[in-house]
Amino acid sequence: MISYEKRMAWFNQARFGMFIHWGLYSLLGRGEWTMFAERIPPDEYAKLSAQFKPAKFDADSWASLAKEAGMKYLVLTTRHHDGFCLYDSKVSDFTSVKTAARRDFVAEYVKSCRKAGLKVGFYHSLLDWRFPGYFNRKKYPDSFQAMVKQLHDQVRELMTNYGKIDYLFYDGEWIPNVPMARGMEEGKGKSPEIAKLWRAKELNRMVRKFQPEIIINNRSGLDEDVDTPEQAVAASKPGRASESCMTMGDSCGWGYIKNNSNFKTTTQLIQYLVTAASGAGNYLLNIGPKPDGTIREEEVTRLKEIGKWMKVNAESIYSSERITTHNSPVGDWLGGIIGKTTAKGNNLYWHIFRWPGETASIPGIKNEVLSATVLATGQKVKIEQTTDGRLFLTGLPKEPPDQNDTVIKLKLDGKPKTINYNGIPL
Ligand code: FHN
Repeated sequence: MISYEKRMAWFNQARFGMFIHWGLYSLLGRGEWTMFAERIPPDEYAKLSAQFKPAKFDADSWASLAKEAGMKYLVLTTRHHDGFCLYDSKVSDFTSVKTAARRDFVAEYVKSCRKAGLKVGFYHSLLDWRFPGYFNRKKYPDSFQAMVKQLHDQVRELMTNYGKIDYLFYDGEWIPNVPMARGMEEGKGKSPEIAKLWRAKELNRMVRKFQPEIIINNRSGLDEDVDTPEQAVAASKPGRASESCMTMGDSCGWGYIKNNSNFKTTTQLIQYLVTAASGAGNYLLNIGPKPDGTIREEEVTRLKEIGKWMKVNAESIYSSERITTHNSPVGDWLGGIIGKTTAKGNNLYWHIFRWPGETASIPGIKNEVLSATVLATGQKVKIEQTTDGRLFLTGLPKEPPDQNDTVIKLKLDGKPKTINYNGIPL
């Protein structure tokens, strides 16, 4: 079997992906939890499939927008908790092929990702609200088992009918009245009882048999390959991959919410991406396409603006590495109050979010700094270092070259080494 390091190589290089929540719920415009939150009976909800004929769906446009933003992979909901499949499942009639749309959107999505040179990720929900056994497995044991069988059968379909799949993002592993280990902030996946009830070991063995290089996240009750903190950015743990997923708008909805007033700014989104990369983790940024398959203006604008920033600064994000001291990524601290740092090889990238003016100071670098360059302009910056590890950059422009995040590339005399001041860690 291919080693963990080899399997994770592309993922740790990528650092940035697009999450896509799209399905029948997009028609309602109130997010992907509407069926549950408004207690819509499954039969009534299923009628939406007669209206779901997204004439403007164009997977190429999704893939090219992701590529323009600097994203290296996509993760699409093949089936969310409502049970509706965006692909040709032979074990369900509730699919986009057998209802009004008459299309296998997953097949079109896979083709477009590959054409754009992007990695293919599938999101698949373990739970399915249509099964009474999900809500009360003691009262409806057969229904619960039928839901588990559907999961195994559908994951097998997805792993065998669409060519090489790069990433499997499970979700919805939690079961009423069963203790859960996964906290949203950490994405801790291990929960033996949950794994047993979903037969997760058997499921993932089958996945890896058909897709030996695939990456599996930590949401089947087993840790598998990737921690997945949600709506918060957390650093990866030593030796383990991590991916922080986040909505652009309100955290209550990943699917299309018609009137979503709280969109994060481009500046915030870039700084979340940097924070993830500073902790050697990935950032999976979500879009919720409209029912017709188009992407709303607020999301397009932000992704294009992020792409403009990435055009100049991507080297400070892709393949970022851990800088660790006392078990925490110094990148979180080394940037001081005014920003954060990411690292790669002998380079430290100082991301300055809050521009200090003509002089900037950063403590804690043990290395000799050989050069300092503003990535946005190419300006070489004057360096002064003190014997106790303080670095001063002078002759900077009065105003920030990039309001979102101006990156200064520091070439060091070796891999970044840091100083603990009088035993007080950074
Ligand atoms: O319930 C889902 C939610 O709808 C969304 O898919 C997120 C994305 O990771 N996951 C679950 C909430 O934790």
